[in-house]
This record gives sequence, C-alpha cells and structure tokens, in this order.
Amino acid sequence: MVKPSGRKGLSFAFDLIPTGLEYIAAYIEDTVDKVHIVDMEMDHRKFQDLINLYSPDLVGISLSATEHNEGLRLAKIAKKNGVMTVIGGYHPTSVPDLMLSYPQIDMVIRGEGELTMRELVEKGTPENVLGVSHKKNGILIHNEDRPRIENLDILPFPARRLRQYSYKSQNRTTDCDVIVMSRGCNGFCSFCCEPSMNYGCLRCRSPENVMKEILEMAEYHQRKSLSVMFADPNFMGNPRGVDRLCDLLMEHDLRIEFCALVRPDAMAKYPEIVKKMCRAGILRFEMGIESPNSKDLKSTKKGFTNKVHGKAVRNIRENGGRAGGTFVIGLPDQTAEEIKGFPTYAKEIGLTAAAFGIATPFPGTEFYKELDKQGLIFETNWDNFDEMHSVYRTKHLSKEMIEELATYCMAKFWNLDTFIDQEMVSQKRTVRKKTIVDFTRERTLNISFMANNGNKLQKDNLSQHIKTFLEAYIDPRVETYTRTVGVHEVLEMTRFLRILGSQKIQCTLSLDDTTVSFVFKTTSKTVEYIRVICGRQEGSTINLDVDLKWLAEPYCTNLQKIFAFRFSHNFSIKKLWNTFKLFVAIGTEVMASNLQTPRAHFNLSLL
Ligand code: B12
Ligand code: SF4
Repeated sequence: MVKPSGRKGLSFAFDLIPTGLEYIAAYIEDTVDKVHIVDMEMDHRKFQDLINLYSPDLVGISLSATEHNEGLRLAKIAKKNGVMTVIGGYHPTSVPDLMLSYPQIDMVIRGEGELTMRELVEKGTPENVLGVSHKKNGILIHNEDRPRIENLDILPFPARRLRQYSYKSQNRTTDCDVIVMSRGCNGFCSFCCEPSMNYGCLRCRSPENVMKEILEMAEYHQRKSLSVMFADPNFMGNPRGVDRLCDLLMEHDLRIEFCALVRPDAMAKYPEIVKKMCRAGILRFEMGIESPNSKDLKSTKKGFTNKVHGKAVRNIRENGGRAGGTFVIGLPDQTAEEIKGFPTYAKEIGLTAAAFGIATPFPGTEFYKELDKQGLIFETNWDNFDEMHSVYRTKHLSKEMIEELATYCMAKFWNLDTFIDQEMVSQKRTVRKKTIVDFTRERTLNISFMANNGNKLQKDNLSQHIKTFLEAYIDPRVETYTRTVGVHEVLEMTRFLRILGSQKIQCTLSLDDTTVSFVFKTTSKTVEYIRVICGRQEGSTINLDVDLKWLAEPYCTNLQKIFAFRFSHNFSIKKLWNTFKLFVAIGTEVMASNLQTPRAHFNLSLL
C-alpha cells in the first residue's frame, strides 16, 4: 500500500498520514501473507528498491489529484516489474476512465476501500467485485457501486503497528496522529469532493469505539504528548456524539491536543459543546469560513450565511481554543478588491489562524462540471490541482493576479499582531505567559512553513511574491494593536527587557527597491509598540538589515544567507554597544530556556 511523495499546501504544516491505507491494511491483514505500508514522502529508499525488497503481488496506491503524476510514475515502476496495480482515493473514484487509460493502471477501487480490497485479494480477480473498475481485453468495465459501510464500528482500527515512520506535528518535535470519527458530510458545497463521494450522507462511529481507539493510539505513542487531527470532513456533523466523546475524554488524563475540521454554523450553534471540547483537549479548529461575502457563500452552496462567522469564532476564543479558518479565493466572479478584504475580515472576526486557498475544480465536483462545460479550465498538469495554483479562467483576474493575491492575503493576515493575539487567546486556558524564546522558536517554524510553501509554489516568480509579501506587511493596525495589548503582558520577557533597556530596534527587510522595516520600541520593562513601515525611520538605536536576495535564490548557500544579515547600518560605537546588549539579552534567554527544557534547542543562526 503506497502513498506517493509530494508535500503540498497544508501538508507543510502537518505530516500527512495515509490513514486510508492503514484502514485497508487492517482489514485485509489476516487474509494476505503480508501487507506493507510505504509512504514515499517519508521513505528515503527508491521505489524500485522497495519493490525488490518486498516482491509484492499487488501494489495499491492512494491518490489525490495533486498526486496524479507521481502516483502514475510509481505505478509504472511496479508494472515494469510485472506487479498488478490498483489505485484508490477521491481522485481515481472521480475519474476511473482516465486512470484506466494509462497502461500501468490495472484496477481502480471506487469509494471506500476496505471491503472491496478484501474481496479482491480473496477472489484474486476483479470480476463482479463491487466498486472495482478494470480492463478486460482492452475494454473498460465498471462493476456496480459498493454500498457504503453504514456501521463504521465494524472496522478494525487503522493498522498503526505497520507504520514505518515517525510522523511529527508542526513543531517537528511532538508526535502527531490522525483519527476518524465519521465519514461523509451532509453539506453540498459545490467545490468539495464529499457530495460526490458520499452523496450527502454522514456516518458516525460510536463515541465509545472512538475512545477505545484513542486509548490504543496513546499506548502506541507510549503515552507521550501528542497532537492528533480528527480527519472527519465535518467533525461536528453529529454534535451529540461529539458531546459524549468529550465526556469520555475527560475521564482520562491524556496528553493529547486535538484538532478538528468543523463547519462554522455548528460552532456558532453549540457554544456548550465548544466549551466542552476545549476542556477535553479538542483545542484547534479549522473552519471553512470561505468568504465574507454572501454572494460567494451562496454560489458555493455553503448552506450558511456570514452571520455565523463571528459567533463561531467568539465561542472558540472564549474557551482559549484556536480558531482557524480557511478562505476560498479566485472564485469565477471575485474581484481583487474583494479578495484583498479577506485577511482584514479574518482579523475582524477574530480568527487566530487563516489559510487562503485558490478555488480548485476537482473532478467529480459540481464546480468542475460547471467550469468544464464552459471550457474554462486551462491547466492540464495535475500537479497544480493543489488549491495553491490558479487553474481556470475567471471573469476579472488573471492566473498571476490570483496567485499573487494568495500571497498578499497570507502576509496581510500573518503579521506580528496575529501571532501575539494567538498567544493572548491561548493564555486564557494555560494561564501562563510563553517565554520569548519559545515564542520566537514557534514563529520561526511558521515562517519556514510559509517560505517552503512559497519556494515550492512560486519558484518561477518568487521575487515578485516576496515583494508582494513585504508590501502587504505594512500595516498601521500592528502598532495600534501592540500599543493596546502590550507585548510584555503576553510574553514572558522581564529579564530580556531588563538587559536590553530602552531601545528602538529597527529590523529592515529589503529586496531590490522594496524595503519594509519593523520597529520595536522597548523600555526596561515594556514593549511600547511594534510598528511596520515602508522604508526606514530615523532615530533607531539598533539596526538589523536583511537583504532577501537569498530567499529569491533557492540554491544559495548558508554562508550567503549569513552575509545577508548586517548590523552595521549607520554604524556608531553607541549602536555597537546596543547591539551587544541585544545579543546578551538573547543569549541569556536561550541559555535559560535550554537549562529548563533541554529539548528546546534554539537555532541562533535563525535569530
Ligand atoms: C484530513 C484531510 C487532510 C489533512 C491530512 C490528514 C492526514 N490523513 O494526515 C491535511 C490538512 C494535511 C490535508 C491536506 C491536503 N488536502 Co486534504 N483532506 C483531508 C480529508 C478531510 C480527510 C482525509 C482522510 O484522512 N480521510 C480518512 C480516510 C480513512 O479516508 P481516505 O483517505 O479517503 O481513504 C479511503 C478511500 O478514499 C479509499 N482509498 C484511499 N486510498 C486508497 C488506495 C487504495 C489502493 C484503495 C483500494 C482505496 C483507497 O479507501 C480508504 C478507506 O475507506 C479529505 C476529505 C475526506 N473526507 O477524505 C481531504 C482531501 C483528501 N484533501 C484534499 C486536498 C485538496 C488537500 C490539499 C491539497 C489542501 C491544501 N491545499 O493544502 C492538501 C494536500 C496535501 C498533499 N497531498 O500533500 C482534497 C483532495 C481532492 C482530490 N480530488 O484530489 C480532499 C478530498 C478534500 C476536498 N477538497 O474535497 N488534508
Ligand atoms: S461542509 Fe466541508 S466537508 Fe461538507 S461538503 Fe462543505 S466543504 Fe465539504
């Protein structure tokens, strides 16, 4: 069972675990000699070497649209070795004819894989196996659909014991895992694959069955602290089930922080359950906010209005949870002005995290059918069906404009005020200030996530994207926010400020003629404000200049990166002394942090 490589979008933030393959492996394990799960993103061996090692009779590959090409490449290698191939997942289910047109694909399993795969390996032939599409003498045969599994409790838990890799959460130190409480969704959003895969039908496991798996999962991870994603597309689809699960979770002392994908209308409607979820450790939420505009919510058939947005976010924030939201940009009639308003709206309603995906017509969706009918889809490379590239013509915006707007939205939202706000909200729960070292370490990871994403995504036009990013950062709201909240009230930095004293630190980022400065005004006790301005301002006491040319140059060496940093703008002895104090303040904090938690290594070069 194989998952192709190729991180895209959100999988830079979360390691993607092939749960579907683990489910299937668990279901067929007792009927085959051996089943191996290979994740080519995590495995550093060549696929040919793995074929030699395992000598499989059958290779099963899981595919999304963006993995189409890579999946075909792997299937070709398997086929060259005389191995039968079968593929499954949302993409092949939607386009079985296309997939079977490739000589290296023998069979497609449509829909859920467990029962179909078991029957297939037991019979040894696809003939009359429900849910299989295959070829016979060059003719495509689509066997009838297999009915959905109504009682999900009959399924054995995913075969984590077959896992060969250690999956990590965004901080790269905590283990992460995935669990599924329900399948399907009762929504009918036009751009989503759920309606075609599950026909608006939501099926749920019993909370008791889920709890049993959670306990088994905790044991698998030796009860270490863990970050777990509920991969249900609509986790709150059955609020009573979630409520019961929270009761069960609270009976145990587990070191698990859960994340769930939820609809904002449910989060607005059930404040008591939201409260309970946060108490039970379900703390991070990703909501499909999609757009502030009613016309977009209507055209995509979201089934709710923008009135629910603010209320949903408030319910989460009040309980110290992380209110994440995703937006869809580049819909057929959206304008640049409308899209530019999205990050502002995200901040206004109080989201603590946001992602801005480009509307992508996946085959099988209503959205795809509509655009295909009008001949608007121009992209032919499936690699770009990743919600980060523009793949069809819209009324007002070019491909380049949409992709730049995605960068703009990202930068406008992920400014320093958002990072501070995130901390402020989580303090409601932790009642503890985070140290400046931990805070900076986590922000460095966020920035590297954005840089990885940007590098990979916009490699042809990276300089322009960096400039758009810098320009979007200029925002007077950062100063207003930091003056009101007080960064020192949110982060533990007493010793740091005492050593640093009264300073005006100016950190200037530039690329060609685009220059943006971050000004940090400190006293020995407070951070008065953080200001983000175009160009430079006079009167700073410490200057750090960073030339971002190296970012736009993907193959630059570490040495080049180091030379991009300069502390010497308008050099004077006084400034040198102040810079020294800054280094001492940072060094002291890093040492203190390493003494307290030796695993919190800090990469000084990043500072
Ligand atoms: C949770 C989730 C994520 C998580 C991953 C969680 C994890 N597993 O680690 C995160 C947030 C990281 C993520 C990222 C992305 N995701 Co996502 N994700 C989902 C979601 C909601 C659930 C996936 C899941 O784990 N399901 C649970 C398992 C049990 O189901 P399953 O994987 O579908 O497997 C079953 C069947 O499909 C089938 N099957 C699957 N593989 C195979 C293989 C064989 C051989 C066989 C026989 C059967 C079979 O049998 C399995 C068991 O029944 C799905 C929608 C959904 N409901 O599935 C979208 C979905 C898969 N994601 C999607 C997309 C677009 C993305 C991103 C590109 C978004 C972005 N821009 O960042 C990235 C892609 C990342 C990458 N490839 O690098 C799309 C894919 C569209 C398409 N047609 O290709 C989906 C369908 C959502 C949608 N838009 O409708 N995702
Ligand atoms: S609510 Fe979410 S999972 Fe359900 S159909 Fe809409 S986008 Fe898909």
